[in-house]
Amino acid sequence: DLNEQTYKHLAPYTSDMKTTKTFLYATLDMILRYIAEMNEHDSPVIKNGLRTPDEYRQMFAFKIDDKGIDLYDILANCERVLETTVRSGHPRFINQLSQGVDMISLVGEIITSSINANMFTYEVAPVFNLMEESVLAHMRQYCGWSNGSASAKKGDGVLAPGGAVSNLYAVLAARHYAFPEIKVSGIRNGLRPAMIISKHCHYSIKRAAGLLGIGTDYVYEVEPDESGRVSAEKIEEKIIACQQFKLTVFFVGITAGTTVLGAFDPIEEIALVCHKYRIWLHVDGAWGGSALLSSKTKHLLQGIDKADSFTWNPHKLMSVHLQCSAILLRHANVLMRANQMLAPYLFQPDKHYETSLDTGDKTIQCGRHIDILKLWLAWKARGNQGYAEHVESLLENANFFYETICQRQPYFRIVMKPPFINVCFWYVPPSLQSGDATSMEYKERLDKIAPQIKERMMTNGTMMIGYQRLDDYPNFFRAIISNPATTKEDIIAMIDEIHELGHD
Ligand code: ABU
Repeated sequence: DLNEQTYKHLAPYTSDMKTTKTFLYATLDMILRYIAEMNEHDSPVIKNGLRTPDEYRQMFAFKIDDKGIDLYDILANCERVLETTVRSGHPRFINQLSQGVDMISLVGEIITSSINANMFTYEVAPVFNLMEESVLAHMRQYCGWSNGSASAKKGDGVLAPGGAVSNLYAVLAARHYAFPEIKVSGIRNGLRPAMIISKHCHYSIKRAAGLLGIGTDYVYEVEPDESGRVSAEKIEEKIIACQQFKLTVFFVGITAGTTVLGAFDPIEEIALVCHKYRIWLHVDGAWGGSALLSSKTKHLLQGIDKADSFTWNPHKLMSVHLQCSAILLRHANVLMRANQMLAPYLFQPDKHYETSLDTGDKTIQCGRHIDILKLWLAWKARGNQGYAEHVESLLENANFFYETICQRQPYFRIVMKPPFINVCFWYVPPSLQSGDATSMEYKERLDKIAPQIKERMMTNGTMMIGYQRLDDYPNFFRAIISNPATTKEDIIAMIDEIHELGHD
């Protein structure tokens, strides 16, 4: 039906909805086939494996031509995208912190896209701005910063496009809190701002120092202990050292669930130090913030009520679709004061409604995507109880992964007992079963194993898991299961697969 039909046969170019309906139903049908196939546990994560860039260039006519293509070809291109894509919703995709395809989130995204509105003002997105206000207050209640009522105006927050931007907001808010003059005058008159972070903090925090004129050289890193946690004592030592160099530390950044090891810094103790020196404490819980959802794991964030800002990404552990990241603040109005520009064409002060609901002026964006509907729907569907169970069942899978790896020694060796959902391990092939594991030569050989297995895995397309070096550790695998579709059978199949691919 769609041969020879073009975009001109669709709404809004025609009022006849026939072709529009055929086109959208065909798209939905294609998506349903994709979802069904992706959820077949033994199907590949990448059909026919990862291709070279040139192969993809040949498969797709990326170039835009003078003449447009018809609707049949549009759908054929969509089909090819779904055929070749890395299926990050597949139960054996454990490569990234964000995984899965959640049906409720998907509906939220479809509706959001169908409306195609902009979050920047209440007049354009009234319900979405109120929805965001309410859900962010609910999230702050988990931090002990709010009674959950949006109207109580305790604290603040905004949804951002990813954890890195949420962390940028935190540094910006802290900078403005300590040095409001920098917004207008820049760093002048002998100001010497500095930041202290854990060495295992997400790289985006250091980058924010570069972006905001602090300078990455003025971000001082504290070495974590063997479990990946920084101590309050070491933070305090660094503050004192900075003071001796006449630097003003305005920001301490720690993590709830580090990217690789999943370690939780001791918030309560570090908060006491920050209060003593009147320094803004930011907790990056992009990954581990969702531990607050369960009474069995919330102790990992003990002391979060004393932090000043908190990054929490529902698009990671809560399975909400990308992108959905919150920056939450214990303080009201700092974001607005730090970012407000009062663009006269958009944020008119004489509007007939409460203009604080024009959230655009407290952000670093102008146009802002609506990320709230999918989060609100996902949370409404599960309720707080459902999300507690979600976190607990992911943790159970992580424990199962860990226990299975422990039983597979000597071919699998654990990096450390997982503090959370991250399971970090080496695969040790037969050729490395003997030799001095502490020698440099052994470590160099072990360092090459994970990339080699990953290459074979990607070529086959059977599963996906990430690897990295960390400090002095040679390359090791990091298994993350944040997809509720992943079963214990998948875990065993993936461990078997790594063993199979790890042959010498
Ligand atoms: N910190 C962004 C996500 C990292 C990851 O998925 O591995």
